[in-house]
Amino acid sequence: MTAVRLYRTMALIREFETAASRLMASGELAGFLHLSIGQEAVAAGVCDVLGPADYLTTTHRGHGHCLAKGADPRRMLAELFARATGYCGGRSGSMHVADPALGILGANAIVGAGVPIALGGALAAQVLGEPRVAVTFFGEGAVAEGVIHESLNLAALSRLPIVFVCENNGYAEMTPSSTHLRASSVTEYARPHHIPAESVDGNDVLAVRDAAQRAVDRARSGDGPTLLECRTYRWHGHFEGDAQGYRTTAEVDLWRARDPLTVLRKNVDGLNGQFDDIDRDCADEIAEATVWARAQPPAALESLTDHVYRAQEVG
Ligand SMILES: Cc1ncc(C[n+]2csc(CCOP(=O)(O)OP(=O)(O)O)c2C)c(N)n1
Ligand SMILES: [Mg+2]
Repeated sequence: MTAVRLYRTMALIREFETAASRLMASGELAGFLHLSIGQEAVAAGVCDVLGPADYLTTTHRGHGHCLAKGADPRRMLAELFARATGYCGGRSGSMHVADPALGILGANAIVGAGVPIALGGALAAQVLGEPRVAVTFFGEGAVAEGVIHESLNLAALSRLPIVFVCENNGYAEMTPSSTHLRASSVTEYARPHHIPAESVDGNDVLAVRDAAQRAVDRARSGDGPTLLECRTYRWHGHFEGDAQGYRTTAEVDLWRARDPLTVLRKNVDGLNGQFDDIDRDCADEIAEATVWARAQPPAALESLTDHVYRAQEVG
């Protein structure tokens, strides 16, 4: 059942990131950690209408998108722990998880940089006549990057099978969107490219799913790209450890009251018992995954230069 499946995906992301937050606070994880707690409905709603062969790219805040596309929480956690059995052999950490077998062409720490990679996936699918769709997630902080507009232009010109999903959470690091974008909605940037666009409540997973379904159907049937803006909010700081002096707790509380998991509970009848069971199952799954990941071997030092391209030595 759709609502149950969507709730499970959101609950799994919530548990995964809550665990990651604790592990970071206790000093077990290295590097930076950007959490999407509060934004789970976007990942769950969009990925629910994708198939395993479809492509996805994401950002520095991409755990939820990877999990919703089918990534194994155990290998995701192993990657965060820098273990050899992580998705990238412990080399990527949180921000560069990739798995071509799942169509995940990569998370990306460079703002906007995942977008042209998905565009390439969509172009390849079109040229090869494959029925794949590419979805690229980016934040509203990426909208002023030139590459976004070049990608929109190319996608429109070639009617590429791609969905541009902007997760508008109101902030780029510490900067509110009203101070770096004139448009009141990111959908306005689709208009000059003649790309259909929709703005949806990004905390309502059913609304996100419906809009994503329309966009993916359009892409799959050869009608080209769509831009989807999902308005949402991150509960945690930009990164774990962010002092958050740029916003008030009252503002955060307003959005916490619009928790996407609670919104779904309110929008469907008679499923609270099942949802409670899912909460427990996901907590157990992530607790088990954490124990497994922690016990995995670290990447071997001798493997440090594996996968590094070097010019061949000339004799
Ligand atoms: C090209 C580039 N410029 C700047 C940065 C530093 N940076 C990292 S995240 C971020 C803000 C991104 O905001 P947004 O796209 O809205 O995503 P969110 O963090 O809100 O999910 C910035 C400016 C970067 N990583 N790459
Ligand atoms: Mg943002």
